[in-house]
Amino acid sequence: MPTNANLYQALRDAFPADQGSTAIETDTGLFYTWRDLERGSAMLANFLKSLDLPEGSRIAVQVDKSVEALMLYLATLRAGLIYVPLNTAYQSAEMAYFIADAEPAVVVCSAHHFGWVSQLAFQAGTPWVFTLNDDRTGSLLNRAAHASDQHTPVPKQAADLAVIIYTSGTTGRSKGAMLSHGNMLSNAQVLKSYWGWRSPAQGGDVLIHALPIFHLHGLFVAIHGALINGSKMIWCGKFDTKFVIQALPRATVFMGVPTLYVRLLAEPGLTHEATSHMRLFISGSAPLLLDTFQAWQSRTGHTLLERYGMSETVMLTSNPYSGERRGGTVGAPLPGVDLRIVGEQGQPVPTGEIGDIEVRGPNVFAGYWRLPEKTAQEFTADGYFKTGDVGQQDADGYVTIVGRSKDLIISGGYNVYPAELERFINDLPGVLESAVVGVPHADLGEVGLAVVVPRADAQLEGTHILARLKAAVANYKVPRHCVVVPELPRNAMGKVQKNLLREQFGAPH
Ligand code: MLC
Ligand code: AMP
Repeated sequence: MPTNANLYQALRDAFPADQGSTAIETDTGLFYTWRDLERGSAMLANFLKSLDLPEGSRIAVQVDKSVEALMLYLATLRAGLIYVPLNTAYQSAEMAYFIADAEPAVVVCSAHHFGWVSQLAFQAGTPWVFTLNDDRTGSLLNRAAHASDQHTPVPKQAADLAVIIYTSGTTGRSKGAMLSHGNMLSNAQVLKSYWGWRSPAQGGDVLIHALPIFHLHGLFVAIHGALINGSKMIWCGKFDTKFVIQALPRATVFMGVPTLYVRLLAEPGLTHEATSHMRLFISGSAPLLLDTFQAWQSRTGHTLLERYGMSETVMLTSNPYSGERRGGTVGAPLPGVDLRIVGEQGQPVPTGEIGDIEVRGPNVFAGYWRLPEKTAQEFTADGYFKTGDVGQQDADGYVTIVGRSKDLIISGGYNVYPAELERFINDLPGVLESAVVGVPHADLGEVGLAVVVPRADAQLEGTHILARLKAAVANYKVPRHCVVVPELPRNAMGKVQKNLLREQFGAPH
């Protein structure tokens, strides 16, 4: 009989023999065993099955972080359905877009958003809307309480779709990156040995899970990493520096975006002694400043391991676990990942020269949801995906990311697409045109700055523009500053010169 490539099956196979031991300990004092994860996700999978959804149905989820939300993700995998995670900061226009695009059969939201989310979903033709709160309440759990706790994962091929994760990719509107069971499993298996995870028989690892679970970093890299190694998690509903510091002596692995490391460094409790039980600190999702890398080394004695990935590809490169971890680089391509740096005509550039990063491998996604033409544009004829990141690779294979060809701001590890905000600002009364650029920020790495040109005779106030944005889009996307100028600098082709705006207004904020 062919083996079942359902990702849940592989995760489940790695659970420790002692099913009654603790899999997750939360910051609210709850303890979940491995058996709880298995049975809870089985009940949710059986409940989803009872809805008789067509094959390939999408389950869109916008809920606060909880272990039950993790169980819902596992249940969706085991039921063979497609999980669509959505940032809790999205407001109604954003949610309307995702629901219209993904056409989910089920939407799960928190009870305090049920009014507007269910209205949007029912209008868009979604038959089922359930609630799930971070305190183990909500209609989803009430309904699943009656389901059996025995469930066999639905047989899947490696290429079968498991998740659609929204990203703006290189430009324009959000697109759903389609990740298969095989994309995620192959990556989790590579990282299992690359990062030296210790099996329960070797004493096991303990991961402090402090990231949100609606993006790749917290949902896949961290959770798959812990589960496929049978490693316990210390679970933080929300990142809290004090909680993390007091949890360090009971943990061995931590993963974070650079902002998390910057904030931990501001805590006097971060010392050699506090981190002496830790094995590994991993950073990714945004550029890690050399200052942070060095400060971490001198404060804790640990060398941060920086890695690089994206929603379309899961993890691509990593500094080594045992070899030299070089600050400012994202390490070498992971085993199985083909990575090349190319020039403007797509030709490989000599070692050490700067160019566009292209990648190929079992981890690279199948394409964008319902966008075959866009997908085709983002791949080369020989099957490499164009990442939109610009970098160089030295003779030892270490990759350094030096910039992005895609117009993107990364703020505290969240991606913000200037094009989306510019479209919104340009539609406001009195606005002729606008440009949004990223400027340095000590805590978040980068924050947005909006530069707006009024129509003739119109009077504009930056604060009013920001207030309008705040009422319409997720909070983390709202630029921190807005300046009004008579015109935008353009080059001979008529393209706005964002580099000049960054130079003019980009003093650290
Ligand atoms: C919160 N705010 C942000 C923000 N996070 N603004 C800009 N950028 C962010 N990232 C807003 C809040 O809405 C609030 O607005 C104000 O900033 C102050 O909030 P805070 O209390 O300081 O923020 P906090 O809740 O502590 O969140 C900060 C954070 C969080 C860094 C902990 O942003 C976070 O968890 N980031 C991780 C993101 C992540 O997981 N990325 C991985 C993507 S996957 P107001 O107006 O209410 O005051 C990926 C691929 C890969 O990139 O390679 O991994
Ligand atoms: P996302 O689309 O949210 O998955 O974000 C992926 C993008 O984050 C990548 O294309 C990079 O631009 C950026 N990124 C991820 N990891 C790193 C890193 N270690 N250093 C710099 N940029 C990174």
